[in-house]
Amino acid sequence: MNDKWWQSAVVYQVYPRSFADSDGDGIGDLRGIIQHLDYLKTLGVDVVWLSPIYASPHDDNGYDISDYRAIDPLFGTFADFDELLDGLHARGMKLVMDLVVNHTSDEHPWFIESASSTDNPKRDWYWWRPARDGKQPGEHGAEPNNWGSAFSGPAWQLDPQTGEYYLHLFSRKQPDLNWENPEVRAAVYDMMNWWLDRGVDGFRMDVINFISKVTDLPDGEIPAGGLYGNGYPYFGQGPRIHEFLHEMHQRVFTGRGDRYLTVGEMPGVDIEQARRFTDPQNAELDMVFQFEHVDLDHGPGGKWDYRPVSVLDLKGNLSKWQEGLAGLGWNSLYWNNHDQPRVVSRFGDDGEHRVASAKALGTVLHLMRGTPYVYQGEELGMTNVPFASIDDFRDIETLNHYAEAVDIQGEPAEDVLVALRRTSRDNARTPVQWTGGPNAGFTAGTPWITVNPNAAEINAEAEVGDPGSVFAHYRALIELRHRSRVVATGDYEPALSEHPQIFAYTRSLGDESLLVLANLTGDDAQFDPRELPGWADSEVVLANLGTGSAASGRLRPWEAVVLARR
Ligand code: TEU
Repeated sequence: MNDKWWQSAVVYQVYPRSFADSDGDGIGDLRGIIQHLDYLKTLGVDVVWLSPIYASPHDDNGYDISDYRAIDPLFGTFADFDELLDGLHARGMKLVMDLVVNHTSDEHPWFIESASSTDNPKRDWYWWRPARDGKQPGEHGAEPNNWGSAFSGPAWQLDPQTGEYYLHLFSRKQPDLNWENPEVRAAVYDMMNWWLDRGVDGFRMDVINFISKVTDLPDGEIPAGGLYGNGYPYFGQGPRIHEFLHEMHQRVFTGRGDRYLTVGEMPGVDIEQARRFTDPQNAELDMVFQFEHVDLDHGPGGKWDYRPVSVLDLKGNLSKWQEGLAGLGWNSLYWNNHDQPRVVSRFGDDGEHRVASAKALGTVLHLMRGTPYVYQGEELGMTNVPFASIDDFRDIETLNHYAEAVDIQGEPAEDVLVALRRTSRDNARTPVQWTGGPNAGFTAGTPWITVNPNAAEINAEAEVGDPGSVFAHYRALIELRHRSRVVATGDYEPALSEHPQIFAYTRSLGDESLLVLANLTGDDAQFDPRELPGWADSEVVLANLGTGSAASGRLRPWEAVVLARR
């Protein structure tokens, strides 16, 4: 693969609702982002991925779009958008929009028309089916198949007006578009071109591997203790997924040059599939978000059924993906986003070793082969939130799970709350902590969701000037990627693979090599320097505890060291 600009780039994800509020309504907005462009420039990121800002009823915080070509007034105006885009471009940064086209809002005109009658020309823009097995609409078990929604409950909603059901893999206000219909695909491509013509630099594509489905929508297997069938084998990577993504590439990106970035969010994708999606020969996507490492702590019962993750599990999976995509495909590298709990609480230590562990986790991620993504607040070492009660949560996935687990499955509320505090998406959605002052400097009003009480200690104002801060370490990691082709495109080789505490690997390109050593535990870690021949007197490029070497044979708790040699 010839070098691409995004191989040495770092992307920063802004979840606008929680980033910065400029008008005091308690919700982040575009002008709040504009006010922090110099902060992003100081951090050194190259691209901003902006979660949805389109018109939406906000059933799923904007991932339910009712007009793809309108800015939701909650976030501002097109004048604000153009100022943001110009401000990013003026600082040498790019803007990638969030493309949510597996589904729309049920308040989108397309759906309103489609639902109006069974013979409406847009009826086939969505997945409509009659009650199954001759049952009456609304009768128990009449849903067209046994799939469950990702947000609890069945994946089908009865529309009483026409007596038919429509498919929604997510909330009932997020009906799935029928990509089998060429009119749907043409309307999506037309909208994408409209945004590229406005000057945006690409798209993050929401659950884009769900757009092709097995058209007879067969029942899935009901897992032990589950209420619904697993439809994933029939909607994840369906039979036409590569055809659709290649067609999208041809109808939108071909001929526009290589300034763009496309990243496909693909729950459940495996390495072989990711290689095919990101092989430049296939002209589909530049990279994908895979989920294996962030699913490692999901037990048999899914994301709310926690199981501990060992360093061997974590580094083994990351290494597997590095080696699996070597040479041909390309990886996104992430710990956090708006759907995942904060990594320093999840895989690090958000207590005594918070700063060291945040830096160590950032180090092992950013120096792998791939494009790193920084989620807002990750660069500050922001942590999960001690939500007091179910009333503190806002996320539809979280609230629906609580209702189903407590009210339907009879689980003790306090047990469910423990799982929510550990895993809820709301952990990532509390306001960015700008200062130690009121509402962490996020808003002059009442924030839409609780502010983490630790904002007094963890905030940008305290960190930006502090050379020992998590912010300073992330800035150094980003700068290292910018100046080192070894980091951007060098070969990856695991080291100390069997060590139960240390994640180690080398990167090499020509006669240059880097060695990354990180103790991902809260205990001292011993290793045999003879297993790392030739590194004893190498140069220390970065060290989260100030000093370090490969000669000592010892790493302190959460100590991370980056060494270079020629
Ligand atoms: O998330 C897709 C997805 O798989 C989610 O179910 C996510 O993995 C899960 O919430 C983690 O527990 C995308 C968006 O990132 C998410 O915010 C949206 O809610 C979802 O699609 C529907 O658009």
